[in-house]
Amino acid sequence: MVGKSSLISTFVSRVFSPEVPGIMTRVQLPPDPGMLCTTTIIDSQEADVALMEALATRGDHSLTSLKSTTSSAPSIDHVDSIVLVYDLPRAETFRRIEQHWLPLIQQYYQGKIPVIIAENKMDLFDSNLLPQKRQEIISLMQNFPFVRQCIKCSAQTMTRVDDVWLKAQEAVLYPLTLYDLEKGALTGDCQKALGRIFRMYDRDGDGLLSDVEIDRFQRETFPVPMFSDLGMLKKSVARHVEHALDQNKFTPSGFVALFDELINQNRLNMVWKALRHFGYDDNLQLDIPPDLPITKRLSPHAKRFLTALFQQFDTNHDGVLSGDDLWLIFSILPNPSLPPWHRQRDLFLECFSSFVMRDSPSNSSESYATPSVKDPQLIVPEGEMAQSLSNSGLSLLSTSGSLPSLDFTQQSLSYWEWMGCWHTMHTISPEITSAELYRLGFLESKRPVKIKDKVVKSQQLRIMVFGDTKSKVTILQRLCGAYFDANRPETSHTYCSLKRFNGEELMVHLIFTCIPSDVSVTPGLVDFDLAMLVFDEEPSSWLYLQKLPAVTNETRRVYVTSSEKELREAQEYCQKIDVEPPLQADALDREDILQHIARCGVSGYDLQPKKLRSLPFEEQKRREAARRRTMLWLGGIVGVGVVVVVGVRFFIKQKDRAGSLWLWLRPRVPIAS
Ligand SMILES: Nc1nc2c(ncn2[C@@H]2O[C@H](COP(=O)(O)OP(=O)(O)OP(=O)(O)O)[C@@H](O)[C@H]2O)c(=O)[nH]1
Ligand SMILES: [Mg+2]
Repeated sequence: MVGKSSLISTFVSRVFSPEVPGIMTRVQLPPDPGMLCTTTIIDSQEADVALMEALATRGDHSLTSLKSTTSSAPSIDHVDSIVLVYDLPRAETFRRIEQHWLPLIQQYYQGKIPVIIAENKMDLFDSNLLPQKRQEIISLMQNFPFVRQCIKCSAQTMTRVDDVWLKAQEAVLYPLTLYDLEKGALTGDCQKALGRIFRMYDRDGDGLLSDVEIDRFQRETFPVPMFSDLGMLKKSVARHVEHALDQNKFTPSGFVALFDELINQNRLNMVWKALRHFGYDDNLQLDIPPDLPITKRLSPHAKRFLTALFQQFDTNHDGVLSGDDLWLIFSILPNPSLPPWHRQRDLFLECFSSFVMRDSPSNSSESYATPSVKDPQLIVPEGEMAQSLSNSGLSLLSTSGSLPSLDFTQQSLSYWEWMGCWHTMHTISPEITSAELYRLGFLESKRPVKIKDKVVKSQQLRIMVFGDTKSKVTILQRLCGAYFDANRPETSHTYCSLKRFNGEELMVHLIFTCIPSDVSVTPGLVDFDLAMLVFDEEPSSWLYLQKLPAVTNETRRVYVTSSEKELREAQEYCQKIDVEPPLQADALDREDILQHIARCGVSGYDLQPKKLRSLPFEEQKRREAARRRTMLWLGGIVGVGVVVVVGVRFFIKQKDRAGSLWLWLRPRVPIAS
């Protein structure tokens, strides 16, 4: 008799009625277009008995003794939020909530259902007792974090009755996964999500959001701009948050502070609006759209995005991403926040080949741990959040706002290695690469890419390595510095630099996929530019190469042998099909081998020294085509000459008939009569 039915009745009928039914019938509220949901309020009596029964049948025997046989149990499943009502003037009703109801709800729903406490009959409550009540409420909310709000109300005077039901609705629509009540800070997942949104709008990739970029974010996210006076906002954020601004632009911490401000104003709904707009669900999990654009090779936009990331996160500008730098880049991913090529992520299990990383001297590529630095992007303003949360009416349990300090070591990556990792991933799976780029905040665009001057041109070369010889793996290990497994297809990468005809440099990413000898690659199964065909002194290893279904006359190839003993058959064959003779890997430097392979595969650029023959009969075909072209030209010239002579002759004839003055042409162009 605390006023449950009265609160519902007053809310619906807008008047307090002293006589209400024991249980109100289900009330379905009209759909609210703003909320995008339909709400049903279910009144109850003895719902605790139903909960105890359900717990007992679930096998929780500690409560079996309390089991009741009531048959009028309300529906306790399919509940999204719970409003618990107590009678403010009657202390025993508060104790019952604290000692009976909340433990029961916690046990049954495991803290997953939000609870609003309606402190009813405020009209009868002695206001002198309010401070004491506040203390009781704070300790109750500390013990039961799933209690979202306690609202003093009165059904009789219609005080804050609407608030009770509105907050019950909001508790469902705007879950508190945003905020860690115990830490008094935005949750890690929320910070990661905001970090990603930040990168999506950092169009110039300078690691800061300018006014134009913030404006664009606002326009695309909210129906009306949330932050109208950016100047004022900057001042306020800079006052409260360290490093919020840089060059008068928002840093990632400053951007997070904007959302803190929204929470401060109790506008959780706007924060959720932004997060949902960018594909986050109630648990802040990012939904990857199934129709992300997939390009055949890394697109120029993707390359530009990755270059900007590199420049932004190479914190000491030494041209190398350290382990900590890498951690920062991937810190916005859900756990484990590791690079996609890290084994722990197991991303390529379903793919034709898997990623094999270069081995670092300390073999630390596997030792990704957690970072030794605090992420400047993710640092939550200490105390700031605490303040805002308490202002927002949410309960506050702790004020520690920083992330834990942790150790992190990993091999470092130069720019070309960093890009090589992405090219390799894209070779293995364009779909996974596209999803991973999306997770990092990249969106494919149709706008043309503006390439800055002095950018070193690069090209990727996908190379399938075939061979029925153990030396295949040894050569690859020498080239890529990675241990390949001879029993399953694996992909790794390296790079080398070539000179272009115009003197400029061309960087070539060589992506090697090692194909075990018992794996058959049918034509078209994998997309590659060059076949590297490895053999040794065993004639069987040469024979094996002759029977590969994926290698046809249209396949560019480079023959590599590990043997010093030349196989005459191989030499003759290469001569016959007009490709470079086999490369003797053991006799050459690593760099020379890479240059040779690159010069066999590069297309679209003139090189100095020039490209090598890798496509059977290409040179021959080219010569024939040139000859055909010359013939065609000659034929054309002769044809045009004949037409001109006939035309002139005809013209003169016509003029003659007309008594033309053009007779001087006659002796030069003899005309048969
Ligand atoms: N003064 C005052 N009386 C109230 C208020 N709300 C409800 N009441 C009275 O409290 C009594 C119980 O109200 P109900 O709405 O029937 O309570 P209930 O929790 O539904 O009770 P049960 O269904 O029997 O569990 C009624 O006499 C109401 O008139 C209020 O805000 N102020
Ligand atoms: Mg009732």
